[in-house]
Amino acid sequence: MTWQGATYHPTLGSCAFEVVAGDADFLRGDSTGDGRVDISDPIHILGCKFLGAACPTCSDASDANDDGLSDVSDPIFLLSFLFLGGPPPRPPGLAECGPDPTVDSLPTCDYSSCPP
Ligand SMILES: [Ca+2]
Ligand SMILES: [Ca+2]
Repeated sequence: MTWQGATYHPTLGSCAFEVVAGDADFLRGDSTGDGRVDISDPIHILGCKFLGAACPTCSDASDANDDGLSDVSDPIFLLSFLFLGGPPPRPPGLAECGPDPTVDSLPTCDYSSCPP
C-alpha cells in the first residue's frame, strides 16, 4: 500500500478481546425487580408500554418469553403462566438468579434482587 509517497506492507498482527459480563443476574419474568414473579409483573410491563409508567430496569427480566424483544407478548406470556398453566419463563427462570443464556440486543440489565 502506498500512502503519501511511501510504501507500506501491512501485516496481520495479533489482537485480543475481553468478554465482559455486563449484565446482572436476574429472575426471568420479574419485571418489577422485587425478587418474585406475580401479577404485578405483567401489569408493570403493560403500564410501561401503554400508560407511560416507569419501565423495567432489566429488560432481560421483563423479556419473559426470552425472544429477545420487550413487547406485549411478554405480559401475555406471564399471564398465561400465572393463570392458565402456560409454560414457565425460560432460564434463568423464577427460582434461581442467573445470567441470560440467550444472546440478544436488549439493554444492559440493572437488577438488584439477586446476590452479587
Ligand atoms: Ca416482581
Ligand atoms: Ca419477549
